[in-house]
Amino acid sequence: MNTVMTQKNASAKAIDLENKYGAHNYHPLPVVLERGEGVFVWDVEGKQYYDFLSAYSAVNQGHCHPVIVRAMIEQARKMTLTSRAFYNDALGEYEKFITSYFGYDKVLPMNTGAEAVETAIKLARRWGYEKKGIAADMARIVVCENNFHGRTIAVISLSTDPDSYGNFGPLTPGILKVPFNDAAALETVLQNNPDIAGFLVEPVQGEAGVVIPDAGYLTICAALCKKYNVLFIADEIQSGLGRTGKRLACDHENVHADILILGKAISGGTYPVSAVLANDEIMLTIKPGQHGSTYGGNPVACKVGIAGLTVLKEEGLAENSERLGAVLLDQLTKLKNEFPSIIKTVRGKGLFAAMVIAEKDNRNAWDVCMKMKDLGLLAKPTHGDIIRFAPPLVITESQLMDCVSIIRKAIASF
Ligand code: IF1
Repeated sequence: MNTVMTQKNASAKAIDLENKYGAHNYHPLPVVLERGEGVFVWDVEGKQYYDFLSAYSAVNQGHCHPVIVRAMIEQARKMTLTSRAFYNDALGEYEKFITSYFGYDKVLPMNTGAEAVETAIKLARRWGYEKKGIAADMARIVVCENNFHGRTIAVISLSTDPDSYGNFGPLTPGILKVPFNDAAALETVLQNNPDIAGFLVEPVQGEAGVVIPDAGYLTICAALCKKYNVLFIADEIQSGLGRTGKRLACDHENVHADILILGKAISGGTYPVSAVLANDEIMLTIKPGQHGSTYGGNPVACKVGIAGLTVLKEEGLAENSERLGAVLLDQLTKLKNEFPSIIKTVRGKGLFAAMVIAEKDNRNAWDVCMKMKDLGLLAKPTHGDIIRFAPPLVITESQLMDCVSIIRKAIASF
C-alpha cells in the first residue's frame, strides 16, 4: 500500500513543485512525464502514453532518437560552446549541410523559433531599406490574422490573439494584417503600400488549429510578392520537416520562400535549434556585429541539426507522414460521421490533423483530452474547442490504428 501511495504522490509532488516555484504561464494537462522513446512517453507512475502532440512538432523523429542523442552526447563531451567570437569545426559543416538540404545560399543559425522569426523580420526590414529603397523606419511587414509566430515583443505585435499581445504594450509598429487564405486581400494591401518589405505566413496555421489554405494559395501569394517586390517569408517552424507529408509545407506547391524559417524538429526535440535561410542578396545585408546570439550555431546544435535532418530524410519520415496522414484523416472523418453531435469537423495534411469538438455543458475539448489521457493518448486542445493531432512521424500504421481506437473510445464515452 505504501509503495502505491508514494508512487501516486510522485505526480502530485511534481505538480505542486511547479505550482509553487514556477511561473504560471502554462496550464498543462495533469500528467507528469519522466521518459520518452519513439512515439511513447511514460509518466512517473510508469503509465505509457502515445504522444500525439510531439512537443508541438519538435519531436517529429520520435522521442530520444538514438542517432540524434548519440550526436549530442559525442559533441557535448568534446566542445559545447565557443561563442561566435571564434570559429569552430562544426558550424561550417552544418551550414553547408542545411543550405544544400533546403536550397539556399546561406543560413543564420539561432536557437528558438521566436528568435528566428525576429531575425527574419530584421532581415526583411534591412533588405527593404538597402535593396528595395524603402525610406528609413518606414518598412512594413504583412502577416495573416490568427497567426502564431512566438512570444517576444515584436512577434506578439504580429498577433491578432489578445492572449498573445494583450497588456504587453507598447507593441512594435509597422505591421499590416490580412485574413489567412485570402490572396485578394493580400494583393490589395500590396497594391496600396509601397513600403512593404515582406509577407510572413505559416503555410499551415498550427496554433490556429491546423488551418490549411486552399490549394494554390501559397503559389498565388508567392507570385504577388514577386510582382510587388516583397519578400515571401515562410514560417515552417511547426509545418515543416515532414509534418504535413512533405519536406516543407511549401513543397506541396513547389513554392520556394525568399526567407525560410525553421526550428523545433531540426533537433528532434533534443536541443533548441532554429535557422533562417536566404540567398546572398538578402542575407548579406546584415554585416558583422549587426546580429547574433550567444548559443546561435553552437557545436552541439550543429551536430544535432545534421543528425536530426539526416534522420528525417533517411527514415523517409515525410513519406510516412503523407501515407499515414491520409489514413488518420480517413479514420477521423469516419469518427465525425459516427458522432456528428460531438465532432463538428476534422481536417489534416500529413500527420498534422485537428478535430473540432461541439462544446456542450458536459463536454469540451479539454474533457476529451482528459479522457484520452486516461486511455493512454496525450493531446492538448488549442483555442478551447480544437484538438490537434500530431504524433511523431515514426509512428507505424498499427500504432496509428491503436490510437484511432483510443480516440474513438474517448469520443464514445461522452
Ligand atoms: C508556447 C503555440 C504551437 C510556432 C510557429 C514560431 C514559434 C512557434 C509556427 C515560436 C512555437 C510553440 C510555442 C509553445 C507552444 C507551441 C505552439 F501553442 F504556442 F502556438 F506549436 F502552436 N512559429 N510554437 O508554432 O517558436 O520560440 O517556441 O521555439 O509558446 O506555448 P519557439
